[in-house]
Amino acid sequence: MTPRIGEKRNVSVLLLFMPSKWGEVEKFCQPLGILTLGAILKNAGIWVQVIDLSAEGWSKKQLIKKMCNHNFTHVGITLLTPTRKIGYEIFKTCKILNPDITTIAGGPHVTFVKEDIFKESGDIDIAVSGEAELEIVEIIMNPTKRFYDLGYVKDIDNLPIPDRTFVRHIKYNKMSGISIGDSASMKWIRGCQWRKCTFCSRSEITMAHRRRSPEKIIEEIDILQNKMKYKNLIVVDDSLRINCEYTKRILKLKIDKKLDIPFWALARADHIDEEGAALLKEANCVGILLGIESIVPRIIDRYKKTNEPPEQWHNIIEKSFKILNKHNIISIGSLIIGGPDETKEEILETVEFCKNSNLDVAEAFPFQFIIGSKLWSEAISENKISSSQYYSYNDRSFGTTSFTTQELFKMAKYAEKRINSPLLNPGRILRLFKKLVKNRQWRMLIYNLIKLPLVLKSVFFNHPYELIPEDLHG
Ligand code: B12
Ligand code: SF4
Repeated sequence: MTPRIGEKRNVSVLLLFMPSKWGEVEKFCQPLGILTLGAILKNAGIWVQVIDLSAEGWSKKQLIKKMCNHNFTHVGITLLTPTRKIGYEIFKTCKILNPDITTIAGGPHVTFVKEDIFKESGDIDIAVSGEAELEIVEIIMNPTKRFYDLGYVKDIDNLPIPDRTFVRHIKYNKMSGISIGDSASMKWIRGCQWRKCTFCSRSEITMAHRRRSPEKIIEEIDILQNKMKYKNLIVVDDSLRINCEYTKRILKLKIDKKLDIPFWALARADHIDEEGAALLKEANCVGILLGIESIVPRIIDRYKKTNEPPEQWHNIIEKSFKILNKHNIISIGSLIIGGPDETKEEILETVEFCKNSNLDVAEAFPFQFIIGSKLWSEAISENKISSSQYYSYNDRSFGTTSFTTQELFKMAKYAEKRINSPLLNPGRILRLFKKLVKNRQWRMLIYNLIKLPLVLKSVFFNHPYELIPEDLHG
């Protein structure tokens, strides 16, 4: 490998995002963390390559071949808790191939477990907790310690935009089971403003709510639409506040600058107002993903999902669906199945509510105790689970539910089938296609019509989650 002119010699960095399983292909979202670090290293004249193994679908052999063909001096990996073991396997392989390679672990899992990461893998040279943009060059060129606890970047406006040229050959094209065309992912904010949901760990990782300036966001959208020629955007912010002036300003600028690239975003139901929804539509928003979780007041209270009386949550949800429906914006709702002490009747109440509502697509997930969340800490302090169960599906054996994990998976599948099935709920699929027609999303419409037999097959014949039983409670 020959360094390009101006590049620092003798340093070549490989940054990797893990697959959930070797060979599995997931094409929802670009790995924005390492793409941003890649941009910074490139700007500093350091040779760097970024590979999204989760979207490439490579086998371990392919990765080894890549590493043998290039003399990487540093290999850095984003470790997520559920996929951390594949990361450790790669670090081990690096050391077998060449013990001089510096292995660097970063990402959410390190942010949670901090220096304990060295107990989990003996093949990590340097570990970095928190956001690494301001220090990454020093960590590569002039490391002074084994563990860096960096916290968060206060001013995210001056960071470079993620270098998507590393992944431009991949067509990220999935949004909650809907096939969408060639998409770029982007962030407008970091950290959620609400930060209170007891099942969620995001606030622990992102540490604080920060916003980029609307002008910088618009500059990036311009590049994505006009230079990089993406066909869609997915805004992967934890939760975009649609009813606030900040978001409305971004939407107005997008409209004024005629940046009509369609986009999707994640938001909270209680943050959607009429004016915001109308602007979303005008700015060419196709769909919004909302965390519904449950509609049962007792459960919503336990999850601390809203500031309003929990008895109002179903009204808030219903109202947000109606507003989105009025503006022909697709609503995707996520449900949690089988939270602590949740009964079958309570689960079914939520499912029936969603089936009879204006929700267009439902995603249902069995409840998990997740490291960094309040319910995880609570379950540990009550001796229900052990502190090494970082990502553990709820199970009867913990005394926190009357269901086994397998039963919760079955109920999650039932929920998706009951709400999404074109046969059990034909009105929903007609509404969905009508919205795609009204949005003039012809390409998306064709993709999804072609895919319909597969969707039907998956609803009736396959289990949606491919599980490795020993990983259910790790
Ligand atoms: C977009 C997103 C995705 C996308 C893209 C993945 C990604 N992380 O880039 C997709 C859809 C693929 C995805 C999938 C999953 N995700 Co996700 N995802 C997110 C989300 C919403 C935003 C991530 C992001 O873009 N952040 C912005 C960038 C700038 O931050 P960052 O990626 O953390 O990177 C910074 C630092 O972590 C650090 N860093 C990162 N990597 C490295 C590497 C090195 C070497 C160094 C030094 C530093 C470093 O520096 C970066 C720049 O500051 C986060 C929530 C959140 N707010 O973080 C969840 C989150 C990361 N996901 C999570 C999970 C669990 C998953 C899944 C396992 C879900 C599932 N059950 O299938 C899968 C895993 C897939 C896989 N193959 O591993 C969890 C991880 C929790 C944990 N304990 O690890 C999070 C935190 C959400 C949550 N539930 O709390 N996810
Ligand atoms: S679930 Fe969403 S709204 Fe609740 S704290 Fe987490 S990111 Fe914020």
